[in-house]
Formats: sequence, structure tokens, C-alpha cells
Amino acid sequence: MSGIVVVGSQWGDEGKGKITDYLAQKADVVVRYQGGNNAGHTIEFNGQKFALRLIPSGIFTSGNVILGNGMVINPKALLEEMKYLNDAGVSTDGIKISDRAHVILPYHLEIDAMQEKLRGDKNIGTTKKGIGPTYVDKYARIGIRVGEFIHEELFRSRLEEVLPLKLREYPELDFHVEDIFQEYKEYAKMIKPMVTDTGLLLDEYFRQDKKVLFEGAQGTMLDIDYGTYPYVTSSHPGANGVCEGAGIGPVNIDEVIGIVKAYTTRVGSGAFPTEIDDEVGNRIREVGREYGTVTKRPRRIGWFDAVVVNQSRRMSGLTGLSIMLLDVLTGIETLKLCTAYQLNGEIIHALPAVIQELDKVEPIYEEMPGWSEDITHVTSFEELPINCQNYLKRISELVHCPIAMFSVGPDREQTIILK
Ligand code: 2SA
Ligand code: MG
Repeated sequence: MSGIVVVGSQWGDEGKGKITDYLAQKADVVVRYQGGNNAGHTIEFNGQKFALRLIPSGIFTSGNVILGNGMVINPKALLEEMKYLNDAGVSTDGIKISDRAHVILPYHLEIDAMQEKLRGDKNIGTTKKGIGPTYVDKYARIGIRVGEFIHEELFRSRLEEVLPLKLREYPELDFHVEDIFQEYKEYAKMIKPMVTDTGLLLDEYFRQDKKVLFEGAQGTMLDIDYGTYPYVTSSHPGANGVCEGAGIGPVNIDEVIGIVKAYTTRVGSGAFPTEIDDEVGNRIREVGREYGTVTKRPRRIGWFDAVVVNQSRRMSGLTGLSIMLLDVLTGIETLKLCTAYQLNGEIIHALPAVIQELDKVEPIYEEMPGWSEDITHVTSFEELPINCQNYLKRISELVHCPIAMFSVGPDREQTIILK
């Protein structure tokens, strides 16, 4: 192995943190390639629980982590996260930040909040971390990159160029170059030693045959092109985002593990064909502790949707599935799997591109008997109750992808790898 990618293959929060932490134990370096502190990765080991937003989970293992060029970085949030880790005795000396990543500045946060308000009941349900507005500036070519940010004079002159444009676009904003500069130049000083050309660094790792793990944030259904647009994030959370967001070529990717829950969840607005709004849904929410890591929002709950995961398999070239939170389904008498959709009397097997059509699809379900045995201590596939084994096998068939691992609880020990 040289490059392994771990991607969320639904709408995020599938439990990527847990799997990347597990795989990170064998990796020389762990890389984030998109998004920013809209992510919330929860990691538990030795009875300790950590919530990471920006920093890759490899910080607990080799300690070598890269924040790639495809990311948008809030320097203040990064420094806070480093302090949180340092206070818990975790070293952050191994962090490297791409000089090509974009910087989230205070006006981005304000624009995010303002746009959400203006959208009214059509709001996206963003995390209000300024993610979308920062990517907008990147593509409008008025963003400020980390490489500029860490040079005081460059940072000031870029702010002088860019801020007036933003103020013209949003006259209600009340920001001044000098205020932002004075506060943020201090963050820049602290970040400077970590900044480098991370693409070069990765090339060295690969040439030395080192093991590189790419950690996706959010999920493929939030992909800016292939997700449920416009209810998406502004990056490419799938393996399709790795090359552009880390500065490597596709030949460096050997394996892509798609993380899915044994059911489905989503935070924020937008289509969700298999959503269930009943007692079973509430039960899954409580047993699975389905609340956002960053925003604490209750997550929407639904049955496993093979149409969604198939789309993720196609876009990311998944080589294996990791089924998370299997134990949460224990005790539910009948489980449902969505195998296809019905739209205007026709059966379809892919998500329509147009959200107004996706809103109209009816899921077609297959029912399977559940299991009631406690599965939190199993250590192999064969130890699972037969109904549970059948449920996993059926998912694998429907998604055309082998199962690489499954998980029956939050601890590192409760992840079972299949040979
Ligand atoms: P944004 O803030 O512009 O990226 O929001 C756009 C959409 O993307 C969704 N999104 C997420 N969905 C699930 N989990 C996310 N991360 C946090 C977590 C979320 C939290 O891991 O728990 O704490 O609430 C995440 N980040 C973005 C978002 O809901 C919008 O639908
Ligand atoms: Mg999360």
C-alpha cells in the first residue's frame, strides 16, 4: 500500500474519524484534502474522547499530518484546536499546512450567516463556519492563500485589494483592513513554521514507499457536483477530491474505503428519500447518539439507501465498504433497505441531478428480519447473528462492493476487519 483514501459515502458523520484513526495506526502520514472546520470527527480510545475539526486524526498516532491545498483554514480555529490537543498532552509538532490552502477570514463567517438568513426556509443548513464564501473567493480569484497570509506585508496588501470588493458586494458588512490585519497577523506568526509545499512533501513520502492515508470530511452526497445540489458543501468530499486537494496523481491511490452507517443520517436541509420520521427513527437517533459534533443539531434519520451508496461507489471508485454503527440496529424487528427509486411511474437506480425531481422520488424497499442479540463483543463476521450477516451481505450485493470492515461500538477494539 502507498495511498489509502477513507471517504464518507452518505451525507457525512458515518464514523470516518474512527476508521481513519484505526488505519492511521499503520500510516506514516495522514492528509486532509478538502473542507475545513465544518467537519467534526470523533475519536475514542483508552476511555478518552476527542472531537477534531481541522486536524487529521493521525495526530494521535504517527503525529505526521497534512492540511492540504484543497482545504479552507480558519487560523483562529486551528490554533484553538491545537491548544485543546496540547492541553490534553497531545503533541501538534507534526502538523504541516499547504501554502496553497485558502484562509477563512471573519467576513466569510458573516457572509455565510447572512446568506443563510436570506435563503429563509430554503436555507442549506450550513455549519456557518464560512466554508462556502471562502471557496467562492478562491474560484473568484480573490481568496487569500496561506502562503500570502504568513508574510505580513503580503497579507496586508491582499486584504487591501480584496476587502473593498467584498464590501461592495455586501454593503452591510462592517469590516476594516486594519482590524483584521492586527488580529490575524498574530495568528499568522504562530502558523508560519508549519507552512510548506505539502505536494512536494507527499511526493517524497510516495517515493520512499511510505504509507499515506487521505481522510475525507463530510460525505459524497454533499459533493458540489454529484451531491444533492444545492444542498451540498462547497468541496469534493469523495476520493474524486483527493488529487486536486492534496496535489497528487491518481496512480498513488491504491484503495478507497467507503464509510457508511448501517442506516442513513443527514444534518442540514435537502432531499433525503429514505428519511423516517417515526418511533424507529427516534430510537435510532437516541441509541446512535445522532447529534452534530460541531453544532449539536439532531440528525435526520433514514433507512440504508443503496442508490445513494452506489453513486458514492461510482464517484469514488470504492474498493471496500466499512459498515458503521451496526449495533444501533439491534432490536429492530424489521429492517428496510432501499434498492431503487420510483419517479413518475418509472424505476430508477441513480439520483436525478435536479433536486426538484429528487424531492419527488419514492424509495422502493426490501424488508429483512432484524436481530436482537447483543453484538457489541463480536470479533468476527461469523460471530454475528445470521440475520445480521445476511443484512451485510445484501448491502454488499446491492452496492456491488465487498465489505472490508464493520463496527459494533465506539472503541478502537470494536472495529472488525474482514480478510
Ligand atoms: P457547509 O458549512 O457550507 O459545509 O454546509 C453545507 C452542507 O454540508 C453539511 N455539512 C455537514 N454534514 C454533516 N456533518 C458535518 N460536519 C459536522 C459533524 C456537522 C455538525 O461532523 O458533525 O456538527 O453539525 C457537516 N459539515 C457540513 C451541512 O449540514 C450542509 O447541509
Ligand atoms: Mg462528523
